[in-house]
Amino acid sequence: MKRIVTVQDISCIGKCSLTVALPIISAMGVECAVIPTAVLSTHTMFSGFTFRDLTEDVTPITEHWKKEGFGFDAIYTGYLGSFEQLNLVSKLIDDFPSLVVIDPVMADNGKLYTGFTVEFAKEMARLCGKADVIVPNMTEASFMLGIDYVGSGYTEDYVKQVLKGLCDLGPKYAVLTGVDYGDGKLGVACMEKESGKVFTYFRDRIDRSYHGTGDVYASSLVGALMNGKTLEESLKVATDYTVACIARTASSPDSVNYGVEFEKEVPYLLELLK
Ligand code: PXL
Repeated sequence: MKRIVTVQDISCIGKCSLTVALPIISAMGVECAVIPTAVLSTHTMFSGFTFRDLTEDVTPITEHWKKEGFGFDAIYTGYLGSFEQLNLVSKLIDDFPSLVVIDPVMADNGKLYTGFTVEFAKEMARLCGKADVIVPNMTEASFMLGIDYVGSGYTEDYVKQVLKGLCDLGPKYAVLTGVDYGDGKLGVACMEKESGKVFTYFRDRIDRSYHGTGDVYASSLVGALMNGKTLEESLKVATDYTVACIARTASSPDSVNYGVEFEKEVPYLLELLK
C-alpha cells in the first residue's frame, strides 16, 4: 500500500484542503498521513474565521517520524500560511525523499487570497523548484513568475511561454490549471521540463466556480499517480473527476455555497481509476 503525506491547513468547515485531501486520497486506496499547518473555523472566504497556527508542531512531528523510520511515496503540499512553513516543507522534502507534488495555493481570478503577499509568491516559486509536479492556476503562475495576470484572450504560445517559465523554476513537470482559450472549453496544460513536450486536456466549460476545486483536483491527481497512472492519465482522471463534482454541485438542490459535492462522485472517481 502506498503512503503519502499531505501538508496543508484544516478548515473545519469549508470542503477544502485537508477535509478534501484526506477522504479523496484514502478512498483511492492510498494511506494519507497529514501534517496540519493550521486550524481554521472555515476557509478564508468567510469573514470572521478563527486561525490557529500550528507551525511549531511541524518539526516535532517530523522528528518523531524520523525516529520511527517512516517513509512516504509522495509529499503533497497545498495551502501553506507562512514563510516558515515554506522552509519546513523544504526540509521535509530533504528528509523524506519521495515524489513531490506542490499545489502553490495562494490566489485565483487575478487576486491573492487574504493573507498572501507578492513576496510569499516569490518564495513559493523557489519551493516549486524542488517539486516533481507543480499545479498552479494562471493567477498563481503569474504571481510566481512576476508577470501580469492575463485572464482571457491568451494564445497557445502564451501558455507555452508560461509553462516554460514555470519549468525554469525547476520542477520536472509544470501543470497549468484553468486554461481557457475562450472556445467554451476549460482544461489543463502540462510541460515536461526535460523535453519541453506539452500535453493538454480540455473539457466543456461549466460556467460555475466553487471554492476548493483546486484541492479536489490536486488530491485526485496525487491519488491517481499513487495508483500507478502516468502523469497524463492522472491529469485526465483529476480533470474528469473535478468536472463531475462541479456538474453535480451545479445541479444539486442541496448544494452549499462554499464547496463542491465531491463525496457523491467518489464512486465515479474509482471507476476512472480502472
Ligand atoms: O482551497 C484552498 C484553500 C485552502 N485552505 C484555506 C483557504 C483556501 C482558499 O481560500 O482559505 C484556509
